[in-house]
Amino acid sequence: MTNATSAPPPAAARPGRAPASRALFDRASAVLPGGVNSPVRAFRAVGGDPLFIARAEGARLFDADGAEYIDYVGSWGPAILGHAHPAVVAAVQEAAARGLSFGAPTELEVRFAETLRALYPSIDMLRCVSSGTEATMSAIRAARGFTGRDVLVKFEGCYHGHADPLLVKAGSGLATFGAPDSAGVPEGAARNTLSLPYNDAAALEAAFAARGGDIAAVILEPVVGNMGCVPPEPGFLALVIDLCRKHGALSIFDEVMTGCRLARGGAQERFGLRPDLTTLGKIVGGGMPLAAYGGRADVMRVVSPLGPVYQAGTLSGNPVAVTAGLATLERLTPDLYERLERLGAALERGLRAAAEAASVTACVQRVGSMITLFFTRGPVRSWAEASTSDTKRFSAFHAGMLARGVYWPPSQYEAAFLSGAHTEQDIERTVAACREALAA
Ligand code: HOZ
Repeated sequence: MTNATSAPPPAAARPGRAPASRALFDRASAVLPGGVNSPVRAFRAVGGDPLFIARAEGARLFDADGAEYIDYVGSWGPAILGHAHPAVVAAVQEAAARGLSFGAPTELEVRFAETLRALYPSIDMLRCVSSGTEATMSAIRAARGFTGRDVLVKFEGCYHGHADPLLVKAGSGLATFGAPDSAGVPEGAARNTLSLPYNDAAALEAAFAARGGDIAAVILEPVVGNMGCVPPEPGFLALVIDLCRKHGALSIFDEVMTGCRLARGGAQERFGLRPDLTTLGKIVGGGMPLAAYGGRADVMRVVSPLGPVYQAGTLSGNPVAVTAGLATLERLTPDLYERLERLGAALERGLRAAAEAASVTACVQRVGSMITLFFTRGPVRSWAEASTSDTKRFSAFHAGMLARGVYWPPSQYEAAFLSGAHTEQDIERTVAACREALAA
């Protein structure tokens, strides 16, 4: 595992103390909406300007002003080995020298699919795409094509990318900005989307009782990361799978975030479940634009060119991206997950103790290497409960952590991620920063 440096991070940028980032943000704002290519990065949910990152190594980010941070964003999930793992970088460099994109099949894609099939017993066949959004959008199309039904059930606070039918009561950036739905989505596109409270077994049973024959699929994050870290209540995931089976609908586990993070085989391995379809992204691409959807062979056979459900992409299965993915998947050892569990438990204890010491109303929720400090009493089981968080307090916490050299996700409603490159010392420093930030 790489560990970029053991030296303590220098004092980090405070407002007005990151001139290079500030200048870049001014330039960016003239040419990119909000100065960014993805909304959460703009720091609007926490105030202040975003830091522009010059490079990253291990568990460290270095901004354009040369300040160093312990990173808990991890590129929003992919960096499970830490940033710029030397073996992954070397593999990518070699692959790039052989050609960047062919638009034709490669052996690499076959190895990639075989590797994922071995890790995910629920997946017989899969299709590579370039982003999590494409993966969920395509899985839903396959589910609708297979069942011949239109209705999609999702859960409030779960975010499954930015395809039209999914921007209904979604989490992540939409939650932060208080916009439950996006403009520009035709009414018809979301008409068949039914959004229910997460972890609400009764609501799900009622939906199936009322419309079971119309439901094509139920999609969910098996552990939610996009309203902060929210675990499923015992039995909830199994109920989703059971009800789908009973009513001829398909269960879709969106494991873009949890896949290969909560275990090599994702949340489904951790909870011992087999959904009909699974979406993967982030870690499986090793930091490159690569994602996949897959599942039961009879369902996947509806996908073109075998079946009538069309879906395609010039960069799907891109050889350089697949190489990064394979080099990462090869390094997901049992030791890594033990380490993540140990570090996660230490961080959880430390954050909880810091909140208690500062008499701050807060709760810490964690599953493996996904963790959130919610500024509400908790437990947080649903979007209704997550949204009671004191986001002003979160903003102050975020600024305090940044000022102390810790790069925490810039939103109350995004999970923080640990990597194998974090050290016990990093955790101690992070907890110390948290204690000071909360006291201040
Ligand atoms: N929606 C992503 C996290 N849940 C944010 C991706 C990004 O800004 O890079």
